[in-house]
Amino acid sequence: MISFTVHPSPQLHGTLRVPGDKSISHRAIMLGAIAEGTTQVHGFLEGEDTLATLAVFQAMGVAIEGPRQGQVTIHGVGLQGLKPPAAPLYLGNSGTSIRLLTGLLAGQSFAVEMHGDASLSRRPMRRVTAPLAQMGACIQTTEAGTPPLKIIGTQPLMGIHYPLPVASAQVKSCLLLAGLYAKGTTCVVEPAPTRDHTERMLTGFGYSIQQEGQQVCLQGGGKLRAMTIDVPADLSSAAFFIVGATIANNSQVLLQHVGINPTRTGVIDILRLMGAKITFQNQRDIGGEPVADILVQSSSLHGIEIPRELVPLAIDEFPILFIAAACAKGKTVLTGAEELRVKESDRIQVMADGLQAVGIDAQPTPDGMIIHGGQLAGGTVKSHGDHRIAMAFTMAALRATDTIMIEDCANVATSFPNFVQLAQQAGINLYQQESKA
Ligand code: SPQ
Repeated sequence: MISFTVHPSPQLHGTLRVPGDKSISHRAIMLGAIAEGTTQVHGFLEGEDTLATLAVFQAMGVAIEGPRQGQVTIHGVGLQGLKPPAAPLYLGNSGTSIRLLTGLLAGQSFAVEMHGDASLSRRPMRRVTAPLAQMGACIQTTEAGTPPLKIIGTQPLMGIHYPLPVASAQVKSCLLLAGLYAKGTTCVVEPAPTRDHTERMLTGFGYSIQQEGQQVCLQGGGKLRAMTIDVPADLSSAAFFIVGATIANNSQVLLQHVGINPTRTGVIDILRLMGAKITFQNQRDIGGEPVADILVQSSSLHGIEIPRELVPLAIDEFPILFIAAACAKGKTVLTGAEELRVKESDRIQVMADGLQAVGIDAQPTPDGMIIHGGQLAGGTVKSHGDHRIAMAFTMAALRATDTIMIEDCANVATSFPNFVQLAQQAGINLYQQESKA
């Protein structure tokens, strides 16, 4: 068991580079593995989630060197070159791994089983297994529709036209990966834009996709050609320091080389609507993904009604946005975010409980939260093993009057392995304790 003790910390400062983007790192391994030729990845996230993805492709016969300081070399085996693994595949805490792999593996000629930790074993999988069944896949889940998953991958897949019932990049990506193996055309229609890293990377690997409005289509049976991928720093990890510098007094932080793909920047738009001073510097395009250095200065925030169209574009940043709302003047209202209830934890309930434990008036609703800004006190917060909850409450120390204890923080290593060191370096009085569970 790892817990964090965070003492009140007056300021945040420095020039920081947070680790590589988790979503892009997963996709780099998956597409590199089924491409023809050798793919080089720079800036790969060496976190537990992406290492789980890397390990399962090694288990399916793909030679992968690294990671060594973010460098990975993948010797692609082509679309048909994966081998049956000797044992069930373990995906730890990673929803992205299991959902994207379900699509990719549904089209193989071998059977495979996938499982994960206690949190992953509670996450809904019917959102991917139902459309894959329409494509002809045969996949078993538990009665509750959760992992372990058994894919009996013996029959050829057929392309489908699928309107997504929820805005989910994981479901969209899962179906596009299955579509690579399907006869004919696979089309996915999104109810609202979600992160488009899969589409951008498929294009980079030379695979033709057709995009029109909210619809993306591809034809099965093509080829991916190896490429070099430069993974930008993860905006979802940078978000903790962006909010930290915003809520702290006399603070300024420069975050280097951060991905600012417009399908991910909802957090910036929401913070700017609340009054945050955030500027993008040195904007550039790196291998098909927009990147910038992000300058953040202390700001006084005010509460807002968060526009619903920004919700899918900021879906992973609500834990830290709730901390921003707790430090803002007035009321912040979030609606249309019921997806938060099925992440690594129920992020609505767990954040509301944590905010109340440190003296904030936070009322959970079925699809969001109502937060009245106020004075953060000290207290004990349970993260429920959710990395983003643990990191969000760490930043609360920049405005708290007393010490905050955060329990169950080991999973910070899934997405941000050097978080403790970077937070300490930037000015947070953070101590990590390890005890026997
Ligand atoms: O991988 P996992 O566990 O699902 O991770 C999370 C996170 O907070 O890191 C969600 F809990 O990110 C998802 C994100 O919420 C990563 C992702 C992707 O890479 O495609 C898409 C989002 O999920 P969804 O279900 O909205 O598509």
